[in-house]
Amino acid sequence: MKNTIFFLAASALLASMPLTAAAQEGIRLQEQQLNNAENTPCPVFPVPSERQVKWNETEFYAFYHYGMNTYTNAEWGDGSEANSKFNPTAAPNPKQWLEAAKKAGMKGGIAVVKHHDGFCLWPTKTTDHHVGNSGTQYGSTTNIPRDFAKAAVELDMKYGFYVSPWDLNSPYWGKKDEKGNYTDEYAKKVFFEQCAELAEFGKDQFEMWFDGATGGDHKGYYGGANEYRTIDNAQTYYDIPNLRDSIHNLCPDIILWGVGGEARWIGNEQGWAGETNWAMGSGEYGSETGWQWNSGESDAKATSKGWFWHSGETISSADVLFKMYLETVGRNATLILNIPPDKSGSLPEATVARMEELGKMMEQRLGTDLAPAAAIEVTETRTAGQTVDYKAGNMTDGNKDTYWATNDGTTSATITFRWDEPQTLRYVMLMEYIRLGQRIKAFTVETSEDGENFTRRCGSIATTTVGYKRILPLNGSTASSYGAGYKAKALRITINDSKACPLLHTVSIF
Ligand code: FUL
Repeated sequence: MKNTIFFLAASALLASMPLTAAAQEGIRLQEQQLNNAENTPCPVFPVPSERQVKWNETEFYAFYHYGMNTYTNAEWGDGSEANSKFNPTAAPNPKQWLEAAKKAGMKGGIAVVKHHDGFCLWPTKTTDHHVGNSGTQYGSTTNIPRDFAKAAVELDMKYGFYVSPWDLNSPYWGKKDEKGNYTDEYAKKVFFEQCAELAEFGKDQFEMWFDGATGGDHKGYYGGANEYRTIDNAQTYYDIPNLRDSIHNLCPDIILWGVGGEARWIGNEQGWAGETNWAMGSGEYGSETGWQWNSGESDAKATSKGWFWHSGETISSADVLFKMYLETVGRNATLILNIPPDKSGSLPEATVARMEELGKMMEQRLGTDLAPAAAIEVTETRTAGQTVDYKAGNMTDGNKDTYWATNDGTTSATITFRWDEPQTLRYVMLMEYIRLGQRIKAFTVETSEDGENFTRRCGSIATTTVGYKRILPLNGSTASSYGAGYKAKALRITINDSKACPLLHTVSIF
């Protein structure tokens, strides 16, 4: 009894006393162990949603600008185009579009089904301005979203649609009431309904593309009004939060791009992202301290003239397109590469041939991973949990859900890959386990011919962030990355700085 009273008194006294930092740390570690049997690293916020992770995994996909502009030789129509101008010379063939993309190594595609001129490539209930009313031989039975979704499923590719929020044909777009306030007719009667109709073409869509163009100095038809209209705030005008929730309910994996707020424009249309590129913030480089996950997508043209097909255009060489790939997908962005169908509703032969050539180049350069055959040494491996471990081999096991990690508090480490026989090396690819945030801030890559003396590689490329994926040409040149390569018995990656313990799920070496 005496003892118990003494114990209670002592405990009360202890509880009221301030704890030393070391004691506090001890309690924290104990709690961590009690509640964290797998020793899972703490996330570094912000982290992506599951659908954002899936979206990132699509990596490289095609963009198909096809529609009224294909027949009027325009890039932007004004909405006054007669339906009958949509006059394909053959039945449009989205399967052929996607087959070509697949040959290039792309994992999916996005079809423009309504551009700013408002002409819909499916028989929508929201307006009369659509294919079904074209009255042309192949136009009136065209239904791009239906055929595109069907082909994508058959080819096991991801798919989605570009539906322009700005609509130069609609009488409701940018319309104001007597008091000068914007009416909600367009958002409710037209745009929301169009998105909902498109969602019905397939629940497994991965992205809906909402362009940011919002009128201004481009005169529009607007149902005969023929005037300049604009809106002041796309988020409120299109009621984006509500739209996002509604479309997520219909298509659980879909990302609403751009105005939709779930993935960002990379900030240029030339096909490059910053060497340092955070998945937060905006533009080419993002922001290390951004509060929201908002990964970058780079939209770029493979052809010389415009987004839509124009007579006499040429297509970039496979080398130029491969450089674009390295500077986007290889820099923690996705690449949506535009290849426009022509007036026949199919891709020109030259495009198909170039996509095949690009695919072969990708396979030759990045198709054979030498990392799984190497012995790996790491300076530290995080203590395993009850059923999960964080060993170095997780980086080369082909499983994106297992990763190597260091212990809490360790923000630098080296990873060395060694081969018995010298290999010829040209590229290294790193992938962070982004479900727990983008963490790495600085690293270096070296190779060694004899396995002992190392030389720094990657030229003057900024080896800073990694993120979802980083691909580095060891010779430091994205333009001519496929040189003689470096003979090496070892390759060493040193992580110099990380927001918290680094987590890598894959390292590949080519
Ligand atoms: C832009 C649009 O205005 C272009 O016409 C094109 O669709 C491009 C991909 O996005 O903002």
